[in-house]
Amino acid sequence: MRLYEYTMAPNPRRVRVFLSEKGIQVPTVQVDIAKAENREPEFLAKNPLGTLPVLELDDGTYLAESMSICRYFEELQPDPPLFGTGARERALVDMWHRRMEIEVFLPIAGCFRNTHDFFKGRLPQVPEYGEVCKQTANKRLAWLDDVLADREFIAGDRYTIADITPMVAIDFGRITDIRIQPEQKNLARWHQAVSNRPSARA
Ligand SMILES: N[C@@H](CCC(=O)N[C@@H](CS)C(=O)NCC(=O)O)C(=O)O
Repeated sequence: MRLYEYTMAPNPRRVRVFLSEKGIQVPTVQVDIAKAENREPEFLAKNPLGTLPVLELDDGTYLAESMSICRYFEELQPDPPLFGTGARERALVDMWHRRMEIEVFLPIAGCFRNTHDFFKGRLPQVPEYGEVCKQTANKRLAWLDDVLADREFIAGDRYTIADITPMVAIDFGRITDIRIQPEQKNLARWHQAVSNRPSARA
């Protein structure tokens, strides 16, 4: 088994944080997006979409979606549960996690993809759309501040995958100057708590 990833990129980080929370170690292979190694035939044979991370299983299967990789390890090692336990909690974690991906992660990634020099000449960019993404992301951070007024973590009183995705997204947002605002005290408190966990350094 091995994990193809790129240290600088947010999606691979989601998997690294998850694995760290589980205490699971997987050999990794760096695929340098900046050098377009993810667009070379050798990597495209593993994942024709050219995206990272990719988990290669011992039987030759490739899992090429961050959350599919995380769910695979959740099945193999349920403790600590990061997708919830029981029907109610699993549904809530799923609901909040989908919201974190769609409402928080995607606008932040959209801003980066459409405005940052990193993708200039590599992907078609629409800077105006990037600015719309930034405005959306900032509105969502204000919303998250409200969400966190009555709970310790995003999906309730337990740290879950629904905390990993927004932490990684918000940290990545700094590159495009998307930041927690001084008045967003609940969000800042939560961000400090999740960042203090050893897994945040993964
Ligand atoms: N839905 C995929 C998204 C993966 C993705 O977009 N990865 C980015 C890095 S964060 C990537 O590989 N980008 C390289 C490119 O698009 O050329 C997942 O969750 O794994």
